[in-house]
Amino acid sequence: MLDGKKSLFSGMQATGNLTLGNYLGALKNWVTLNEEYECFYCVVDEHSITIRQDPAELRKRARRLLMIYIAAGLDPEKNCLYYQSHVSAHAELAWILNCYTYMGELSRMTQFKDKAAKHADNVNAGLFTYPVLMAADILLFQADVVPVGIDQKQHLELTRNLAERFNAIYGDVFTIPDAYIGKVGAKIMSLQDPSKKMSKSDENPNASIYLLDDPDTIIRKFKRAVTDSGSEVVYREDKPGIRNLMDIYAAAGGKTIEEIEKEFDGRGYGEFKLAVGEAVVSILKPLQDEVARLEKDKAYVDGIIRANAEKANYYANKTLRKVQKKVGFPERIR
Ligand code: ATP
Ligand code: LTN
Repeated sequence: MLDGKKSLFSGMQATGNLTLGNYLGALKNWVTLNEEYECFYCVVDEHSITIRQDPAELRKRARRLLMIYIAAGLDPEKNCLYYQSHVSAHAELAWILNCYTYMGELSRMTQFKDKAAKHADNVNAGLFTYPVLMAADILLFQADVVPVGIDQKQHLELTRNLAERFNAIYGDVFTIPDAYIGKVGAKIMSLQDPSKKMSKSDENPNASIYLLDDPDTIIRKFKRAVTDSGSEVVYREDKPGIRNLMDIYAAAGGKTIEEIEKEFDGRGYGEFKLAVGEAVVSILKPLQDEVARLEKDKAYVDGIIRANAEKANYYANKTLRKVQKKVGFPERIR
């Protein structure tokens, strides 16, 4: 809760190019939430450097991500869109929470295990404590809900545990957040291997649809998507490839699985893949046009960045000061 209104926080990393998985699993579901919640959407650039980044590229991607937030329909007057690195309270609260987090808890995090295996030459302490920074993000804004894809559920549980642990010692400091996982599109799988999630860090560009892919590329990638034996468009356990395409079609076009099965009864994979491609093009095209427009309007975007960082700092510092007092740091003398 913030100033009597329910609060919501989510974030995305500015690494790689955003995929359709990020859009359908997260971004798309965020747009209407500001009616009910005070919303904060962060570009988590501090999380990004747990994997080595090219500085110029990181800066460019972070700005593009912020523009994608706006282009996807998040009104920057009603949603606080900002960079994590512009609000130093994130790192400060993360430090404090680090001192309330156990090594054992962090070693159980599956994202850490996956990323450590993938970047064996750079298993840095930041990668290990990544979930603590994420907990700080959420708890700073007293978030009631955190909309994420299902892969982030474990991090959310850790966040709740840390908040409860802290509150048990110091009283009611943090709101205990709930994960909010969308029903459709919560886990979009790779187009080349439907047993893996679609990921922006996948080396095979055909495995993912990137939000800024042009229409021909999108259609081509869907045509090449790995499907299963047989030819019927049905949602079955032994058809993970088709199931994934049906999930995408359902999320992109607002149809139910039953409606899709009926629509493609007797029509085969080829026609279905083309329809999925077209549905995705038609949702991404307006977003791409808007990003192109924002790229040209530097002053407008800069204004948003400035105003929203100020707002985020205000709320974040409020929580941070409370926490600092609770743990026994000396008061600031004005
Ligand atoms: P990477 O795969 O490089 O670790 P990512 O694609 O998972 O990155 P994040 O920035 O970690 O991207 O995630 C942003 C948001 O998108 C999170 O809420 C996450 O749960 C969601 N998300 C990511 N991939 C998918 C997917 N395949 N399906 C649904 N949601 C997803
Ligand atoms: N860890 C998340 C990104 C992230 C996040 C957050 C999501 C960082 N901080 C706070 C929700 C709330 C990820 O890898 N997708």
